[in-house]
Amino acid sequence: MAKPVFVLNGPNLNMLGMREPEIYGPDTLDDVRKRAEARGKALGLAIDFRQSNHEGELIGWIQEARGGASGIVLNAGSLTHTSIGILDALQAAELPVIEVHLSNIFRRDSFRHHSYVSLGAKGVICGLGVQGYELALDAMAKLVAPVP
Ligand code: DHK
Repeated sequence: MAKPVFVLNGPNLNMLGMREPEIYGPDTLDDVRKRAEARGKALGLAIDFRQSNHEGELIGWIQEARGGASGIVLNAGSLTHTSIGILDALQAAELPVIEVHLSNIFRRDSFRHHSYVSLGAKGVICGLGVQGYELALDAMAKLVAPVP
């Protein structure tokens, strides 16, 4: 059985749909999950979609991914800009990681321009809303495809 791709979401992403829709869009996290699962199905990838407001829980899931997942798509929310612990876990996971942000973090406050997650990521997609998750899964499918 192929291992799933973990799609992990950090703090406040459970508030999507209600939270600053002019920045994050009108879709709820459940909408994001459904779209990620549909794209995963089309690509032949199993998706394990999770959200937590807690740094330690996210770190635990990234540790679980080592051995339990084929890759990680991560929107770490605000922890993107603060968490060396998440970066350390990503580097220890030894898996392809794609960082996603709904908003274009480079058009926003300067404190959002730096990402610890990027230091542990193969690639970054930001500013394309929910579509960013689908694009990340497209890229992930190629990264985890068995070498013929
Ligand atoms: C989500 C958040 O919660 C912010 O803290 C980040 C990111 C941006 C997003 O655009 O998805 O700065």
